Amino acid sequence: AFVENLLKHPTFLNDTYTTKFIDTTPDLFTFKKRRDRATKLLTYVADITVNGHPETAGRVRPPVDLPDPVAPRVSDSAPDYGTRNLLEEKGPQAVADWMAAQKQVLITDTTMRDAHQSLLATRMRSIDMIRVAPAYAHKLPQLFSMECWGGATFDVAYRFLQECPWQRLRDLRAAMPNLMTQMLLRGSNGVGYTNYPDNVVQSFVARAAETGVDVFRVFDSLNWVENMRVAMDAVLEADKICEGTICYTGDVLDANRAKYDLAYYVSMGKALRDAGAHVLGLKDMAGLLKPASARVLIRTLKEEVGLPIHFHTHDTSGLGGATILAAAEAGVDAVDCAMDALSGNTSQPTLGSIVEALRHTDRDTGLDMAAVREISDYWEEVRGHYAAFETGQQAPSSEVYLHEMPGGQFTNLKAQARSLGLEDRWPEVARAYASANQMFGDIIKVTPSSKVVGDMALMMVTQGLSRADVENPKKDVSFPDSVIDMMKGNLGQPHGGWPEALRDKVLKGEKPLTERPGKSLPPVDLDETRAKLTEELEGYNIDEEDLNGYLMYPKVFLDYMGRHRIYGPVRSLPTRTFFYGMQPGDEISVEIDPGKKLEVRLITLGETTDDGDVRVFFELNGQPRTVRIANRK
Ligand code: BTN
Ligand code: 3PY
Ligand code: ZN
Repeated sequence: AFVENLLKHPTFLNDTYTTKFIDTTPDLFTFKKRRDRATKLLTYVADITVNGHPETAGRVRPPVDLPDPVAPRVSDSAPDYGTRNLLEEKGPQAVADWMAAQKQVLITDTTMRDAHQSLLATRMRSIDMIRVAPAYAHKLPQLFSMECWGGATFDVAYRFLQECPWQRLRDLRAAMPNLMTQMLLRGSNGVGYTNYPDNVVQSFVARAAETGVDVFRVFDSLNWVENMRVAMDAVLEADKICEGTICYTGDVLDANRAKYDLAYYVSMGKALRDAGAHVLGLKDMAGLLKPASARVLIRTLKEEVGLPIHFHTHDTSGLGGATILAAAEAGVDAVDCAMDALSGNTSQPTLGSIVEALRHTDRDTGLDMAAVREISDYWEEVRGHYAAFETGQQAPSSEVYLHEMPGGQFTNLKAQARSLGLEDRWPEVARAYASANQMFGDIIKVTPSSKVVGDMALMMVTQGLSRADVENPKKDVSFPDSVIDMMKGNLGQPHGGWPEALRDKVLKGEKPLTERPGKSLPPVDLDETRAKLTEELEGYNIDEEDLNGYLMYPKVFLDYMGRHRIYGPVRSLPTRTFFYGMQPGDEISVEIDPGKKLEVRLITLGETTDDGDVRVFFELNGQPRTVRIANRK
């Protein structure tokens, strides 16, 4: 159904759906025997069937009778006018003006980005998103935007899902021509974990805008506006919506956390406005903003800064919905929610419940609840297929006010702690995280600064170090690399500067950078990089997307290309097949191009031969096909 819906889509007919690797360069890599895409896919399915997927080994499996998700059907007609149409017709400032002028609370759906980043280790595959995209376009045209790109999704796509993130964006853009797409951009850190040269950030933003991002939520992991300008300017240059974003921490009503008081946020809001932001993002990445504080903060920011406000939170504490309602009363313009089936806990508050709560009030969202339920039912089926990536978190937790971990980091750090054998000592990790933060001077904690605090906390717990030990000038401590890098100034400068004694101890006399890192990073020669990459990939024609993927993550990109050579367009496999392979008798239908379908049936597996291979017997479009796979089990 997904492809049928997509195929009927007007934008879709023009250009955008491509399986570009194979299509643009059939001899992607030189093979002795060139294998076709179908053979590559069968090789992948056979390999996973015989050896399992490394990422799902030993994890919970989805129930065998869980059906393949079926997206709501949509009509053939063009979807109703939405924010994207306004952006295309009148430009970003007109969208911001409209936002501020109209009454309803506007909603961004985060299901395709933050929700699965926060609940399912970012593992959601494009096919599960693209299938439902037309339903969003047709049934929820009043949405402000669809957050569907950036943050951790970029490298996870290449690294773990064996997919091109750009292709995901292009396909989603085509399937939702009336809705604005939105991405999360980590300022000078791009979609990575460290500052990049200015021209890399500029090139990345330009390409993302070209491929299909409409709203750029730009933040800095230390709230350093100076370090956001290059990215913000690039967004403005591309004529897209620049959402200059404040990351929220502490509690504006707590006199003991005066470092981050109302005046701090107002002054940052004004700096972002003066830097050209169309919209002010308020990013509560850990879910710390309480209802009473939201009332004060949002009213004050509205009055003092004057930009429309887009509020983002996480429901880790269980209070996210209450805070959104308080924000709505205080005049917030747009808020982020996740579709019910992927909401709550470390994800965003529940979209349907917020829509219901605001109904029959003067801030009614105008969204159709029947559509919300229908789409959420689809997501529930999708979520079932990712059982292997569920974190097992059962309940909301007020502990978040102690550790202040971002929703996207929480489950991640828990998994890291488990792998270090610290599972039972989680409360200690949480306390160490809080004290590492204090030791660093009470900093903003969001990717990548949150990762540095997490690294420090894990080290303190594994080595039994207290804050006093770490700070003791007489005690030798070997700090994690990420801590050294941060103290060197490579992520930028925090509000109030770094604590000098600790910094001196970490740097052992080395002089730190106090300017913006991008100022001293030499620009990358893009043409030369493209040429070298083309050579390395044996003539494969590198396009702008590939180049920008490589610039963010050179090794991840090259590994991805190497696997692509072997396995082909695995993005088109159903999620169950991708993670678990097939059982004898199973039959799947795989659309590798619009209109080009493979019907694959697994007949049986042979015995393992003396040389350690298993023969896997398929039927491909009715014809027998056999694949030999090394049994590595
Ligand atoms: C990764 O973890 O590197 C991405 C997952 C894909 C790895 C492929 S899946 C088929 C084959 N079997 C393995 O054990 N690895 C590769
Ligand atoms: C990211 O940068 O990926 C985040 O989600 C930060 O909250
Ligand atoms: Zn978030």
